[in-house]
Amino acid sequence: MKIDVLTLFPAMFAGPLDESIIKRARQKGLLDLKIHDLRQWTHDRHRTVDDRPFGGGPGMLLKPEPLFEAVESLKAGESREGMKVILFSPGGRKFSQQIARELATEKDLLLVTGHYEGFDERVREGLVDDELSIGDYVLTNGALPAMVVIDAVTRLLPGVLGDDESSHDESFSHGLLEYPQYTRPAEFRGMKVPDVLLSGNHAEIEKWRREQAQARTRERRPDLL
Ligand code: 4F9
Repeated sequence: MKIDVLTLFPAMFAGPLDESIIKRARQKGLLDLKIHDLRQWTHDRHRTVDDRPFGGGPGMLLKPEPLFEAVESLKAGESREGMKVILFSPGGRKFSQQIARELATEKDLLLVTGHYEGFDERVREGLVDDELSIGDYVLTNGALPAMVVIDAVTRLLPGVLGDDESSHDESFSHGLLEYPQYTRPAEFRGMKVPDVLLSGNHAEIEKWRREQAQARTRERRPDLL
């Protein structure tokens, strides 16, 4: 899968995507990730990317010209007709495991991240295929949401997770939260691992886990039931 990112803050992407599973996916060639500085597509001395809103009001908006030029030049690079352009903003549709699964079937994504106040509406009209929010809060810019989506999508790509790390049996995949899990020691500072898990009775263990997952979901996330 190819993912390009257009951002005002390319340095933000340095750490998180160079560790662990994402790093390995990139080394294996399963994810081809490129970060682009939007200011590359400005032409004035100050490398201006934003301007004041017509009609007044607070804040600055991302201008359409650098974004259109950037997307057009990235699309022209190779045969990238199927490239899907995604914008991040608190007003987008809510990102979810289901959307991650859908995006993981795409070949070519372009993630566009602005800063806090927003975009000229013509960017949505003329450039963008989808607009995503990672939750109901405001961030300083869309870089973290883009990294969240890259992480959630990459781990679903075929070959990224080993059999041991397989993504099937986890929270949100089967619609319930995870059941409690324990490793050694069987007793730690007076806290004991539930007897059933040490029993070797696999049917009982399955039943206990199912009940725990249901109780936990009812208590913490009744909206999932
Ligand atoms: C984007 C917040 C997606 C949540 C972008 C400020 C954002 C955001 N989900 N906040 N810029």
